[in-house]
Amino acid sequence: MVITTTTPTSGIDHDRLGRAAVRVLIENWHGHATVPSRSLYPHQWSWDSAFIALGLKHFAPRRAAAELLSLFGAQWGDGRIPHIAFNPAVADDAYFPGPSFWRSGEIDGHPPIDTSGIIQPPVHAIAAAAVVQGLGAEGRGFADRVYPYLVAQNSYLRGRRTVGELAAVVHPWETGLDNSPAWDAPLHAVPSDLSLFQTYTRRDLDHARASERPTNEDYSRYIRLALAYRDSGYDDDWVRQHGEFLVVDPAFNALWAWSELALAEIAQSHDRDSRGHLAEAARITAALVDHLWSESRGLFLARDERSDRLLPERTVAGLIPLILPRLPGPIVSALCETLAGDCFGVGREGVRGVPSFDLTDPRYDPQRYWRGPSWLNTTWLVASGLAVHGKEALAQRLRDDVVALVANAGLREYFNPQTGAGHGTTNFSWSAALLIQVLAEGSMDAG
Ligand code: 2M8
Repeated sequence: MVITTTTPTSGIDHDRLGRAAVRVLIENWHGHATVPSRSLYPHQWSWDSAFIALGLKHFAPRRAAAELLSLFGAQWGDGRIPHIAFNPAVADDAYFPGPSFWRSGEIDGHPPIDTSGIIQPPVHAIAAAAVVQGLGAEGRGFADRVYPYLVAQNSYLRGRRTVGELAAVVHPWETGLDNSPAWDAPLHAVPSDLSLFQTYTRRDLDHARASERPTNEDYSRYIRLALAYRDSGYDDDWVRQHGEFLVVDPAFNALWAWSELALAEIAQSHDRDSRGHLAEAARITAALVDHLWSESRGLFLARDERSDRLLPERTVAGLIPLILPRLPGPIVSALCETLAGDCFGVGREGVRGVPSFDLTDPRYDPQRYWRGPSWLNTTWLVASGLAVHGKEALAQRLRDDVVALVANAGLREYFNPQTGAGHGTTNFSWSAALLIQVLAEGSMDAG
């Protein structure tokens, strides 16, 4: 196992932490995939599985491959990879909205199992490229198997989801940063309807504190948006024209571009032409800069297509384009300044990880999901971006923060950036997986 490091988080037993993380991933494995959490999220989630595969790759590369293949088995005929692949052995009402809400089986080209109908950020090619490497001699066969799924996933984004040059999301859950304050304005333009709770019951509040989860008003808007998309037959022409929520998110698009770079790597690993992927990555990167960069705010902003404006909130999503190697130098410098400045405080005494939202905004809430806490996936993405641009000291500081947060509070879902307290669910899979990834990166640097 590659989890011993000499990173300067002195006094912390990295081996013990690494073993605890492995244990969580083993306990959360349910036969063909890993649940994010046995209580709050009892099915397979799309981008969670990609992060989980990154961790599994270090001690069980074949299981990492199985994790991704299991998700790809839930891909729809149009290429979309749904945000949840439901485990048929789990009761319909264990999670809301469950299979009977989404009704994926009524759609042409549906996969053999029940799924949701929305998507999540496309991080799967990045995970797949890492697993190809982790598998060694078996990597080539795995690359051959996963390449068509990943190409279809990105063709779906390009063909069915673009608005202008970038991909749009049609529900806050598609961003993965579901409750982000950036979605307040576009989401609040959607009518809330508490009477929906006469028909539907939230299950998240059985497992997590209400003060750490979205409000009922916002949850009713989530339900309304999902119902409308479902009732259109998950029709992307309809939703781009009439859907009440249509947002172009910088993190989603940056991850799409990065996934094209990962596809180029996978293509090269089995002697395919990678030029189309490289050109697509360059195209998306240029479009991000043209349409979502804000010089005055010092980071990338999301764009609300319905109100036709950039959303001013500074969130971690606006920093994630750092992972793109062809980002212009002045933009990289400005992002690093924003990262280390008052809004995110990265690298400062008293701040751990990358806060998901601007520390100086009155809506910053260090305990409520995606409205301030540091999460390990977004912190790892920003650390990876810093490393891409040679900012190794700050990248290592973020890796150390990941280790310190877990040492202090355990493998929680998210963390208060200022006190380090853990929040959300416990034994959370991507926290475990990314801890393993970060420990391995630390040992690679040390070695
Ligand atoms: C959270 O989202 C789900 C809905 O997809 C929920 O709140 O019930 C988000 O943090 C999302 O990014 C994550 O993939 C999911 C499972 O960990 O939980």
